[in-house]
Amino acid sequence: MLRLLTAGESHGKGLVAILEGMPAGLKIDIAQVNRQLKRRQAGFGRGKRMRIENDSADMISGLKGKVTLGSPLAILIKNKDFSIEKLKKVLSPRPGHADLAGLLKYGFSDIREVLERASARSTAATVAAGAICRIFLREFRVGILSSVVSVGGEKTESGIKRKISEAMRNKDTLGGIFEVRIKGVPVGLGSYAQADRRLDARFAQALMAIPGIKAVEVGLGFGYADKPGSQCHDAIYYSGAKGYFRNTNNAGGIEGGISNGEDIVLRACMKPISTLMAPLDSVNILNTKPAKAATERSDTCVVEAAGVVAEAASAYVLADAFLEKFGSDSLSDIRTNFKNYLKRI
Ligand code: EPS
Repeated sequence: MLRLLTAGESHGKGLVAILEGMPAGLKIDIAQVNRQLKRRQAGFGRGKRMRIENDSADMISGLKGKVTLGSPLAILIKNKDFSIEKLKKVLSPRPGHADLAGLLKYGFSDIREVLERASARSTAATVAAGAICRIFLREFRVGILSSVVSVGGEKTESGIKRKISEAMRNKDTLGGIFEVRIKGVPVGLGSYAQADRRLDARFAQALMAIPGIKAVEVGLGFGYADKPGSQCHDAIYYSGAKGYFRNTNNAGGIEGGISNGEDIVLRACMKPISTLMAPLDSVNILNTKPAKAATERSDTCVVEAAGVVAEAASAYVLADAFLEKFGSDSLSDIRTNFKNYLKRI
């Protein structure tokens, strides 16, 4: 139903997102898109680039006035730092980054040519497109939020800040775990009928595609491994007022690849940023002699920002599944289909 392509280098002229498949008739408040872009730039542990950029979205197609036409939406986010032609060569790959594998794969002689697109700067485009999906989902009272679960093993806000400050002083970096929670999801999105229709598989793909993510869980996730079925499946109840309901949500809102009406709960683990100011061992690609890995301006910790990106990626997945179920051309047709469906169930 929905398709999303992004383009842009970290220090190129800007980033572009093309989102195709949004229905006609949706009012877009650009301030809401810009608010999401601001949230992505925030968080304790961000680097100096975030003080340079003031990401804002320019909608260059797909709207008349503020309302969608059903045609592709193209969004432009200009870079203030567009120094790509002047930046120095990068010659020793950073362990953990795409540097070495990308260099060998594409046959480059400068790692710069890999990292410009591999950079997580591209996630600004994801967030802008996701913000449009959120505006659509909001029409149906679906809300998405993320929170940081832990950073470097710390769980409290003060502990996390202390740990990040310590990492900064030690020229080190930190990863962590964040959670995405989606409220107001109707039962019946996604399907068990085919692998690529399964909603949990689609979320896992979308979250795993965010730079730095190494693991994704749905609901209890790895916690299922330690429990018998009698203690982890969510018993089913019915009341006239609520309809079918559960008292627990270990399934994280998805059973058999289909949303079951409970909150969707996703968790992901992000590895520490791979640009270390006290660099690890590496190899100079010109002479293959030992060298320290390249250093350049970067962040210390971006777990909070990754949560914002994951909200956007999840909004895209959910909007896609929603349009699949309720139609995709006109917002008012979708509203009618949604209302009739709720009446039936
Ligand atoms: C980022 C912009 C980048 C980095 C970071 C994310 O800007 P610069 O490289 O100019 O400092 O701050 O990207 C990475 C560290 C990475 O390895 O991908 C952004 O806009 O989020």
